[in-house]
Amino acid sequence: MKFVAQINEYYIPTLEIDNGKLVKNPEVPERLEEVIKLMENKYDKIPTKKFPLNFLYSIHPKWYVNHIKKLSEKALNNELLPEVFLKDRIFDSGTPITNKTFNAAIDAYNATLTGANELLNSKEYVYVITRPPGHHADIDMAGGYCFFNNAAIAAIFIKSIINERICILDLDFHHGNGTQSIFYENPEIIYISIHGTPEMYFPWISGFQDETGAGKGLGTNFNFPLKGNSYWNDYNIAFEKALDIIHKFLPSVLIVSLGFDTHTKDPMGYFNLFGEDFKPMGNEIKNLKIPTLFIQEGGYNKEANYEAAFNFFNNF
Ligand code: OKP
Ligand code: ZN
Repeated sequence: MKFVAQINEYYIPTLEIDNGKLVKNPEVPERLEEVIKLMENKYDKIPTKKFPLNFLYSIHPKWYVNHIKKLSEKALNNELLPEVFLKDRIFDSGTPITNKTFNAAIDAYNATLTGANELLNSKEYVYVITRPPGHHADIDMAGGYCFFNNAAIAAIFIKSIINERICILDLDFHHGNGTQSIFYENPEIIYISIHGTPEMYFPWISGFQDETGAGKGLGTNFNFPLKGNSYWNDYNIAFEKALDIIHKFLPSVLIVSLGFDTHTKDPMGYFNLFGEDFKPMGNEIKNLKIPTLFIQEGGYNKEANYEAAFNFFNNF
């Protein structure tokens, strides 16, 4: 296994609005520092390379990319906090824009493609530790701390080269509404997610079990919403079903949207998974013997993230 580490220390959002109150924004570089140290002690780090923007434009329209750039420029001296639903093409009030947002999202794009490219060369396992995360970003809409959809961009990049089936397994506590939406009608890129039920948790708007895809992609989108406070025994039932689906579709590449906010100590997620529970999760993914690209999504408690990563990658 190899890894890419690109957490963009220069990008530090400070605020978000949660339930009408201004609170501290948890999507900060510090959250991933221990995970990087762990990886540095075990595996080879690949430096981030630069890629042309055409793969970014294959998911996000140019006007949207320029819009995020413009918003970043506008935030020169003060963080922009969207206070109105959908204003400025941001769907929530938890996604501020700083003057560094655009650069950080582009650096995450380059890190993601560095990892995807390495995966195509090694056909093994690659872990991209980056931020801002991506799975809430739709083609032309930001939200949930996400601006460009890293996992979707990786999928399209890999597909453009190997033209074979790809599965995306989203293990973040929150449903990846952006990734689901991008591939909803695509039968070749299968989306599977296990998450806190949208009846109770962000992003509220999607992640229900009856969302199964549309058009040619009907039957290629799978949601496993779980109740808050679920333990490993509940989680594992959904996880086994997800693995069965992956077996059935036999993808050439697996992309894992890896969020550690399912850990019981996470402040933004509401499951009761403990460090040890991440061990079978990682092991079973390894047992699939499919080249896998892991892309960082959430995980907001430094120690919980370390524990989850330590156990998850124990056998890699
Ligand atoms: C991003 B990722 C909003 C408060 C809740 C949203 C959580 C985003 C999670 N006002 N913030 O999936 O870990
Ligand atoms: Zn999350």
